Amino acid sequence: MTAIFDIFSDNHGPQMGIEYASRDEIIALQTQRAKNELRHAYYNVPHYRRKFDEIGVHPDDFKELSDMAKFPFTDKSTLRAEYPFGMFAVGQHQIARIHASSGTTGRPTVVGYTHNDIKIWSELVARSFRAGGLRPSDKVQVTFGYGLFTGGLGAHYGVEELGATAIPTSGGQTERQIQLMQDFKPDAILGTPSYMLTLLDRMKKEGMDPRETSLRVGVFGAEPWTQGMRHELEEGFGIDATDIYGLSEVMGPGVAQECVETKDGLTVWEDHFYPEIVHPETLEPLPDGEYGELVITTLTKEALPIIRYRTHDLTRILPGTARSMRRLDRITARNDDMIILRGVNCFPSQFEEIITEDHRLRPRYQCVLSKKGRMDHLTLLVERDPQATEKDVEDSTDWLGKQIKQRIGVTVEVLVQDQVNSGDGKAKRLVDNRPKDDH
Ligand code: DLL
Repeated sequence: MTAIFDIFSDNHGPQMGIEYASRDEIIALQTQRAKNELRHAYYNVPHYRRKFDEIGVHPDDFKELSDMAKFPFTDKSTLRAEYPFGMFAVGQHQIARIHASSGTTGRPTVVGYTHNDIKIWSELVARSFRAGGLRPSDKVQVTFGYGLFTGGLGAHYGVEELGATAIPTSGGQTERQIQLMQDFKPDAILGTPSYMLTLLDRMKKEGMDPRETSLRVGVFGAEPWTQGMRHELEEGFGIDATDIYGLSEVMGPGVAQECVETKDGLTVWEDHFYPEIVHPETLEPLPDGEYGELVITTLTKEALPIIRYRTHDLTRILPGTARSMRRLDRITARNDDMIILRGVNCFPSQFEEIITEDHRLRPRYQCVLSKKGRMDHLTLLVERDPQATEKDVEDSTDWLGKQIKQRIGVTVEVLVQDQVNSGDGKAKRLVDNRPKDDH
């Protein structure tokens, strides 16, 4: 295994250079690394060898990046079927750490890292935070959950790699977070955007001015959020807020990051990942600029090489701006979150956009699907602003239902409540309560 990873030796040391490399250089590096990664997967993971052999494709068939389309997809079900360690490409003695995703149903997906994987991951997260406006002199409050979730430890190692000071508060204990924020005076904060809103609301409720904190920047991710939420967090705290993307199967946080100078979508760290957009139904590759499902191939992972992972996240690839590497448009929906209501396709994020227009409501909401007779029924639970009166709630309920009907074309039942989705973890936007074999 060692020999084929020699080319990764440039991962040691600062990586500013590669962020500004030419497209040709990036493509050459991706091609060489993809070749190695395909070979590594084929020769060390029985699943890949079986899959490649089944469709008669071999790593030697990969000559240029467009050849990636010849190789089979991987998805969550593959990792579940190989639970827990069947997809690992190295022996257990080489595994330095294990993480797992919670998984809404069934078995979690388990991911592993060698020491070198952790090193590269830390470097990419540090690179992400630097792009998001963090500096080595910063104190950084890390409110992502620490544990099997990749958010906490992934962010933490990145903060340390950057040379900054990590304050590992993890999630929850909102009062304590606020107290520590006042005592330790962090310059930056990391977490899910929905938890950041919880902190904002709590501070306001306690009569504090969130603009008075020491915070200068925040990097938020792990769940979809909108420009409306960015605006609210930036205005509310008086900070710059940028978006970080990642997924455990591919690495964790730090696959892509928005640059603070442009705030125009997420630069994919293409020296370590090869992104593709495919048509969600035909799975044919789509050209840059077209919306579809994001598929990612890891280029340097040792413990868990992932070939053409179907993320189910919907986005499009855009040309580079602040960096030469290409960008992903903000990810606002997953194709498995799609709700089809009497033939109309819609996504929870479309409701969110309308909710953020009404100051009597908070952008915390949940879509609950159920059956009424033979029909699918959608209830939209939305949180009220603490300042809203009963009359406001009544008016908002009415307004929201009408706006959704008019603009999205579906009828939903709106219920405005005191609290929705206020946990510190990822917000759960869609709950499907329909009988199992009915849909
Ligand atoms: O959420 C890793 C992460 C941690 C990313 C902290 C950013 C910050 P998973 O738990 O495996 O990993 O969930 C991955 O979360 O496929 C997306 O659907 C969603 N997601 C993650 N970041 C974003 C984002 C981590 N910035 C899944 N915007 C992904 C929208 C996001 N969705």
